[in-house]
Amino acid sequence: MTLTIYGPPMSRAMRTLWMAHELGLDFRHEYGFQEDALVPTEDLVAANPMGQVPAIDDDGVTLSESMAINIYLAKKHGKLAPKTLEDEAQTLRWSFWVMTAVEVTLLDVLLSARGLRGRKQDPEAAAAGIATLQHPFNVLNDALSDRDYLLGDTFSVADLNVASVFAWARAAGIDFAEQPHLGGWLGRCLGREAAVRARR
Ligand SMILES: N[C@@H](CCC(=O)N[C@@H](CS)C(=O)NCC(=O)O)C(=O)O
Repeated sequence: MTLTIYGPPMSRAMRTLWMAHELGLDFRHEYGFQEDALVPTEDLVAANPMGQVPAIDDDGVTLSESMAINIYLAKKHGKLAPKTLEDEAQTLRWSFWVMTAVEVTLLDVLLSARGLRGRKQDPEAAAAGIATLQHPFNVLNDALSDRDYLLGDTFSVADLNVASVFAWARAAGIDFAEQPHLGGWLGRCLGREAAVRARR
């Protein structure tokens, strides 16, 4: 076996585990942190000097950043990968978009809504974050108004990358009543067997 994935399922490593399951890959799974502490193991630091997860060691190719790892794995194994230059550009566009326009605020909403990581539950802060996110939510909803998936008719790494961040919206209890195309698409993506396995 040549692929090692670092990171617990309840972390951004879920994104990489989801991709590995979609591709049917054999892999070794290491949490990457010493027990009960976010102290990275030596192996994780060797794969990612930032000491963060996900990271992979793919037969000596070390890589970090969840979006980049997934695009690498999809292209390497020729599944869920963009087939044209335009689709590749759109995949990068949506991956950068979700990380810059959505991820930070959505994580904040999740932590406030659920009172996680030592925070008190703060419904007002969660509501303020959700209000800020309405613009990107509407942008994604509009993009999905005439198609089932971001690149057209079929699920791809673009969907996986974006939906794996939007999984936090589900966990925060956001129902997307105002964005039905987004809500339907998210249900289709997160309902995939590989996505369910990744979260176990
Ligand atoms: N932009 C990175 C973020 C990675 C990240 O922040 N991972 C968290 C876990 S979800 C982590 O390793 N935290 C421990 C730390 O920062 O020391 C990615 O998408 O892969």
